Order: sequence, then C-alpha cells, then structure tokens
Amino acid sequence: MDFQKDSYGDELRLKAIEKFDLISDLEQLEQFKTELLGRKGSITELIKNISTLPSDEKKDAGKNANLIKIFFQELIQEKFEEYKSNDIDSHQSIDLSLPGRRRFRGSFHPTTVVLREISKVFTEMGFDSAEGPEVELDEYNFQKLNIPLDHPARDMWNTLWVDTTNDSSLKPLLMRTHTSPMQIRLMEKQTPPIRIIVPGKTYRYEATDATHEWQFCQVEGLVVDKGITFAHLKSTLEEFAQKMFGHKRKARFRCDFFPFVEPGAEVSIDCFKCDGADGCNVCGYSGWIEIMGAGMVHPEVLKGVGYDPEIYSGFAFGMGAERISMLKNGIDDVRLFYSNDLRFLKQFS
Ligand code: FA5
Repeated sequence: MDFQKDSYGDELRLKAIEKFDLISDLEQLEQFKTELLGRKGSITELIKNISTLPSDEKKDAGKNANLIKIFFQELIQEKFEEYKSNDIDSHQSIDLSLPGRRRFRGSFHPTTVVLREISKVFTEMGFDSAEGPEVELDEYNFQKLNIPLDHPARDMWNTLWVDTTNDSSLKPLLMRTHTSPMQIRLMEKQTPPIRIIVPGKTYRYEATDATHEWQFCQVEGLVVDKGITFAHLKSTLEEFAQKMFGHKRKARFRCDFFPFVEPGAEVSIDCFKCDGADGCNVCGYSGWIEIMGAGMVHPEVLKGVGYDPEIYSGFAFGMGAERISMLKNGIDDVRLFYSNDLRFLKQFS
C-alpha cells in the first residue's frame, strides 16, 4: 500500500508494524488486534480524532487512516490464516497418548429447572400447559382483569410501557407485569372445563432487592368448571406445596386483594433460613416468604369472557418461580439468578 511519509497516522503505523513483527503466537495476535482495531483501539481512536482536525486536513487524514486500517486488517487476517494452517499441520501427527480435552458441558438455568419441577407437579395433577405473549395489551394485562384505566390497583404492578407514540393505530402496549392476562386469553378461546398452567417471563419497573427482580418468571394456574370452590383451590395448592417442599414446610393462606379474584389470598411458606422462628433478612423478619397470589375467579371476569357465573366458577393462582427456587435451594438473593455468575449457575448442573 502507498503510504506518504509523515502523513496522518504514519507514526502509529510504523510503531504498530514494529510490534507486529514481535508477535509469536495466536494469543498475542488476538491482543494486538484488540489494541489496534478494538472499540477503544488506537486505529479506532485515530479515525475518531479526524473530526477534531481543521476542515482542509480532514479529507487526506480520512483517506490515510482508512488505508492504515485496511492494511492492518489484511495483515492480521493473513497471520491468523498462517496460525490456523500450522495448527492443522500439527494435528496431522496425532499423539494418542495425550489425555483427551475436557468438553465444557452446559446445564439448565436454575429458573428452567424449577419451572420444569413446577410443571411436573401440576401435570401429575392433570393440568395442561400453555404459553403467552410477553409484550401484552393493556386490555389483557389490566382491563379485562377487572382493572379499568384509572383504577388505583394498577399501582400494584409497576409497569414498563412500550412506546407506541409513533403509530396511532396501536393500542396501549406493555411488558406483561404478570401471567394473569393468559387467564383471559385462554377463557376466550375455550369452554370449561379448564385446568391449565402458564409459565413465562414477567417484567416490572421495580427497585431490586433480595426478593425483588425487575424481570422474573411466574407460573399462572387456572381451573374453571361447574362447582369449583375455595376448598379445591386450597387443597390443590397445599398438595403443590407438599410435593415441592416436602412435608416439613408449612403453607399459610391469608386474605389478599387482587381485582380479578374474589375472595383473594396470598400464599406463603415458612422461611427456609430461619424456619419461621425469629425471622431473618430473607423473610424480612416475618418468618414467612410469600410465593403466590391466588383466589376465586371474579364473577365480572367470568362474565367478560362470556361465561355464566351462575353456572361456572373457578380459581386462579400466580406464583414466582425464582422465589420457589430460593425456598427449595436456600438461595438468599433473587438477583443471583440473572447476574450471570458461573459459580452460582454451575451449582445447578
Ligand atoms: C400477581 O402477579 C397476580 N397476578 C397473582 C395472582 C394470580 C393472584 C391469579 C390471583 C390470581 P403478585 O404481584 O403478588 O401477584 O406476584 C405473584 C408472585 O410473583 C409473588 O407472590 C412472588 O412470588 C412473585 N413476585 C412478585 N414480584 C416479584 C419480583 N419483583 N421479583 C421476584 N418475584 C416476584
């Protein structure tokens, strides 16, 4: 390539060539490439700096910097090829006495593990399984669940909205704050009897702490048929708690408010860390960890999907998958699930 002496970037080019000549292995070559062409590499910086030059110098400087970039890209590529072919050559004489290379084996993420366990328990009880959209309509996430536009209960779910201002034909969209919208989608499509679970991701605009993430998974459950009562709800969830956590853990039902159920309940399990005794940082010193909301499907919700509440009744529940895994595995911070620390994740392989 034709480089002008003392032109823009020439000093950098000469120094880089000197460095290149000293490279003796693939690792050094990789590092050289990053130092030169990486996001903060010296050639990248050289190109960025052109904008600070007087306008009459910019054109030549740009041309030169580009030539330097192409020159090194080609040089590095050639060297890579050279190393690759050497590597192939060296493999042609195989040393059979060498121990084999250990293959890195991946494993399921702890959330996947717990979602599978939860699904197994409910499948054994005769539940089907379905999935639904993570980007959801306001209509399904709130309105059809008995939460009209200005209802204060919306404050219970800090919402991440999808910006639809560029397209007036779009209805208000959001990242679903819970899996409950699937109750409506399923009931709109089917006639009872319904017995189904819906595992999936949910999103909330929430400050994180040991038990709160901004993105987590829930498993929704829905049962609708003639003659379904709160006793069915309680026995199903007690059966679930025993199968999931063993006979030692206690489940607690307390009244709670969710606009789409009546009556509503909050289900908690006694804390794995302090055994529900004195309380600890995991259970917020209450002795109990809340794992799900539940209740009898509200008659208004049943009417909304065209079911006659005089004929049909049902129950629903929504549980946090990570909270269940925390309880099962003694994990004391929900933020560990998605911080991508292999030391944590490998424990579940
Ligand atoms: C709901 O989301 C309701 N949809 C549940 C429901 C379904 C009630 C059907 C009645 C009938 P809630 O916001 O409490 O409720 O969340 C349910 C569960 O998700 C909680 O019990 C908890 O286990 C989990 N959860 C909630 N917020 C978080 C968070 N920020 N991080 C991790 N898990 C969470």
